[in-house]
Amino acid sequence: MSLPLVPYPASTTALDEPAFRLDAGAGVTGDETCATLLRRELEAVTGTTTGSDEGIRLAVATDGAPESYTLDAAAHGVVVTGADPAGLFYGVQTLLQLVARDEDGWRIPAVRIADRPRFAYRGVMLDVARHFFDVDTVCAWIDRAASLKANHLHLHLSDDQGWRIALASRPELAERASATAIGADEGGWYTAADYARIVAYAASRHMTVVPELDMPGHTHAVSLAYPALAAAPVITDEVRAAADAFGGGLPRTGEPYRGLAVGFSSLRIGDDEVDRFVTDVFTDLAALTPGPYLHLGGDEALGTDPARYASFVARVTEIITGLGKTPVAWHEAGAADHLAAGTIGQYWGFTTPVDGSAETTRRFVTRGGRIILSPADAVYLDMKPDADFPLGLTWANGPTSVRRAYEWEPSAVIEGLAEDDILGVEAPLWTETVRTAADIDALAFPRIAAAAEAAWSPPTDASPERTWDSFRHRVGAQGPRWAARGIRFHVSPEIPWA
Ligand code: TNX
Repeated sequence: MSLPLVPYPASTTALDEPAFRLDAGAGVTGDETCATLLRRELEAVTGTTTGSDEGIRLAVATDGAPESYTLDAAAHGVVVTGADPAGLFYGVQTLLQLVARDEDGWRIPAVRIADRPRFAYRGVMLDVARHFFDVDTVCAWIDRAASLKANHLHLHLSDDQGWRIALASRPELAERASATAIGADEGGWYTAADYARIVAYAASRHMTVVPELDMPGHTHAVSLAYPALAAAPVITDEVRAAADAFGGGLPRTGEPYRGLAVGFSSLRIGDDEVDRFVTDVFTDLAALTPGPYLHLGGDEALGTDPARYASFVARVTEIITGLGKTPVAWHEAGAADHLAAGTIGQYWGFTTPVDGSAETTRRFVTRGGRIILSPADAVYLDMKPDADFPLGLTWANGPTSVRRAYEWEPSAVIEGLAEDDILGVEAPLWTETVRTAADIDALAFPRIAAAAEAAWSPPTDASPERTWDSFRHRVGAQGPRWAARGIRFHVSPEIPWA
């Protein structure tokens, strides 16, 4: 069998030599940050403490592609060398997946690995607006994603159901627009200090936070703090149908919305007060965010006139660019004629695009931007894995099996994109049906591993390991390690679990 690694490395060579044995108190030396982390993880997995010899050596070199590493393991020792601190961190994640038990105890097989990511942007998203998650839960999500070599955490911080971050210029948002969530669940919000903790924890795992304030639609919560900024809800048949199917009633200006309909709310585009509001919230968000990206949403503005929508998203990208940040928007914003140059588009259509969404997405590239791929029928982690699963939605072509989450090729989604036009891949977890940390695990795992492989590993036709049959066995091998780390993954019948 292939090495039990996910995402699969760019290059692996099994060596015809005895394995490295961990039991004799092998020590970890070198780069102190990664060494501390590796010792802790090894002790958690093997249950034995590490020793003080030079068995495993960690180093950061000064050459090689960003985030790349090499790993050499043989009976006499293991050396992991990162081209930079992130590369070393990823080498350590790979090493942890290689640790296995045989009849003589814990060992690392003799291998030589040279690895580097395919895409610079490897993301996961957490929707903290439909349901709110505390800082510890977000940090646990960061650990999970980083162990699969993700390097961006997109936080969906506002939606119809709540505004989840305190901003100095607009304190009313946290005070009045954050108390509730979907159903009878409580809301919540992050203080600036909470957000700083998330940013710092993410950075310690080589992840950049990409905060999103969704607008002009998905803004009902704003009406709780600023009724004058919100247009009246547009109650369509779809909104009524969602209320009938899932409850929560119909949205009313100034009242919290607890349902899961979409597309009924809009800011009052063209109003100077709205322009001041948008400038204020992104100025505050930019000041709190060290990373290069601010996400402005722009999806499902179904209650908004198209011309006004176009002028609005163009204006917001100009505001964000003026703050020295790169705007990111859901792909619908590509329809606007005057987006700021370099705006990144996030595609959330299907793996086979319909309704002109590929064309709309290509427009970001025409204007000097790049594309993040989040095809909903493959990497939307909030879709049910099978029809009977208690959590999740099914709008993206029905349930998404692990196999379907795996069997797609990033370069084949939007025709006409060059490899370099694709910034990367992101797996979003929307939380309409997700209420607890255990729910997050159950929907995300194991399918998050498929998204991680699409983001990191070579293209599907470039390696014999990039096949469903190889992947399902390699994922199966992660089961015991995930369990040891407290990950409550879905024991999918598609996977031969170890
Ligand atoms: C579509 S994807 C949405 C979200 C929902 C999600 C549920 C996107 C940009 N918008 O508002 O939460 O479907 O799967």
